[in-house]
Amino acid sequence: MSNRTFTMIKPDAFGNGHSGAILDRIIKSGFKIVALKLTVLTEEKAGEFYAIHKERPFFGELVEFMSSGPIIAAILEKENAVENFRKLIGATDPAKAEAGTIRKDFAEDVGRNAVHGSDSDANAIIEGSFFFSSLEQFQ
Ligand code: IDP
Ligand code: MG
Repeated sequence: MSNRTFTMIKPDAFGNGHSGAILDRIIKSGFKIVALKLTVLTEEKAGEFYAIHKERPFFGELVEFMSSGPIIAAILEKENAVENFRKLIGATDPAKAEAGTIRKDFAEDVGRNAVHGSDSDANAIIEGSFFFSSLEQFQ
């Protein structure tokens, strides 16, 4: 079991001014930030990050959305980080997310859903390395 996961605050939440509140909730939930940056994805980079979804009907919409404005990328540390962070953010569709989850409180809809959270330890490492060099990751 790994103790790190990767997250992004997506362009909807950033644009709606929720970045500070979301980071505050993440920290107060016991996650330590070990890498952090604000950046903008090109369509090419967004397509690369979400390549696993390229056959899904929403892929084009996802790439367009994720490159539509700034995102905040971060690597987070807590015991059982991947699973605990997925619990904190809630279901992909905010309409189905539990009360008190980040997506329930800040997401707009199933596409514009405020935050990303890695789905496995292996993907957490791949996704974190997509944005951060080893020098940029607090040890
Ligand atoms: P996850 O982010 O909860 O892991 P995934 O199934 O991995 O959900 O989908 C990746 C992202 O693709 C979602 O977070 C969301 O932004 C977008 N997405 C997923 N399903 C749909 C959909 O039905 N319509 C539009 N966008 C979607
Ligand atoms: Mg996913």
